[in-house]
Amino acid sequence: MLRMIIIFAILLPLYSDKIILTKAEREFIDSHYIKCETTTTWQPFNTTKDGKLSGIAIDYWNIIKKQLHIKSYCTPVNSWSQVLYDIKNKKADISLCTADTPDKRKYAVFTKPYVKYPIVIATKNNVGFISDITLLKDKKIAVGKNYTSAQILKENYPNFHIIEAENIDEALKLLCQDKVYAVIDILPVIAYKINRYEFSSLKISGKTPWNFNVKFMIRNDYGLLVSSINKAIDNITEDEKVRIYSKWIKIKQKGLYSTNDVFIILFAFAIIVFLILFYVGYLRKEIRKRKVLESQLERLATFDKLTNIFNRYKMDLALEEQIEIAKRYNRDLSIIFFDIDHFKLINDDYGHKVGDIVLKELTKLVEKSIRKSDIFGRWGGEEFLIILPETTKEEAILLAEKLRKNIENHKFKKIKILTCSFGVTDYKKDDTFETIITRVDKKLYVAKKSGRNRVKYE
Ligand code: GH3
Ligand code: MG
Ligand code: MG
Repeated sequence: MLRMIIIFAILLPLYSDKIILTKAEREFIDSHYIKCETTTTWQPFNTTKDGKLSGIAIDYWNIIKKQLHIKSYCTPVNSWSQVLYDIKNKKADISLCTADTPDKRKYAVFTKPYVKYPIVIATKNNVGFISDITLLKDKKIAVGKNYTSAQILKENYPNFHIIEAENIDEALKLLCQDKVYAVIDILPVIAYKINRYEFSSLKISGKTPWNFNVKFMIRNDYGLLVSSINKAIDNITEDEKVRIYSKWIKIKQKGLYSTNDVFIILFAFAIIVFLILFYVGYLRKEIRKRKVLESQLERLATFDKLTNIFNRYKMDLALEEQIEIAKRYNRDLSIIFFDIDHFKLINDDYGHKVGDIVLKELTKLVEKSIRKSDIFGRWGGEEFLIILPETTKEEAILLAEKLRKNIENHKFKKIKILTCSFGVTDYKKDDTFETIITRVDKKLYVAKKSGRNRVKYE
């Protein structure tokens, strides 16, 4: 008894794996070459990949053909209406994925469903959730012509505004172009399509109350084929169903971005980088220009245009600063103020241009005789100021005398002889800018009054 149970347990899986056909069913299959017809645009159910038919329905059909040893050839056709016509007229024997509806039952028979999916509503991305299909009653809805979803919709809501496109792709194109408000079809088909680049503006917005039972449709005089296939469907394991499902759902989700998306993202990125670089280049140029302008302005504000030594503005600031240093740190500070003698006559005799040349020549001559730390500038007209930091009055008088002699002895280009009168003073306690300048100016006046070409000091 135990031995019998063991033998039975070993044989049971073999038996359950084997499909037991009736004699009539076996003879029917053996004596017929089954002509199958399918469309190729109802992805992921039927499509072509590398020139070969493929898809969920094709995978199921291949399993069933193998299990039942069916001899068959599958012909792809352009439209679903063509499939229906050929089954009706017995030019084709079987079609792989449809639902049975009363009108088709007039000329076809159906197997049991091999998979079931909900029928869903697709819209543009900006449409909210559609909780009830009756919300679509005043809207245009596109469906594939003669598709099962179309028939179910027409039967249940004959007053809906239904537009039948040649296939699901055409229906979705109408949706993209805003020619319809919604498209209705089976979930995996819609989900598969809207993941493609050209339909990326679409989404699934709601569910209809109906499920789609996917079945084989067979010409109505081939009842023996139906019963055989039903046995094979029962024999398909859950593992196999999961394998087929995940194979096609994987494709549906393949990559976050299509090649087109990647290209567009890279292109946009390149443009942004180019614009940033262009802008940075532009800014750099502007900064360079501004720096040149600023340095030009600074020069204008600091230097005298004719003689290229400090101007009055800069000399004012420098003297204020040096008085402050002398006061705070008790340092020596002296100034020399000098003026060209009878310069008016030079202009009158030789002209203004020669006068300008003389001013420049005199400046060069004085610059040669003073220290780097001395601050030399044009006070105005033919008057000059030299600020001498860390210098006593005695040292300043010596320098003024040296300058006076140098000028007197210098052979100026056109005019040959030129002299200057000098006032000298030093910083005294409680001196301000005004008091020190007034004192030195008075000394210069004294030098002029007492015959010019001399140095006076206090
Ligand atoms: P004094 O010895 O009393 O100083 O006689 P001066 O002729 O030098 O003095 P005055 O103030 O009478 O005349 C100054 C002259 O300096 C008048 C003006 O035309 C000339 N001058 C002032 N600035 C410039 C300049 O930039 N270029 C030229 N060529 N002449 C100038
Ligand atoms: Mg003068
Ligand atoms: Mg003068």
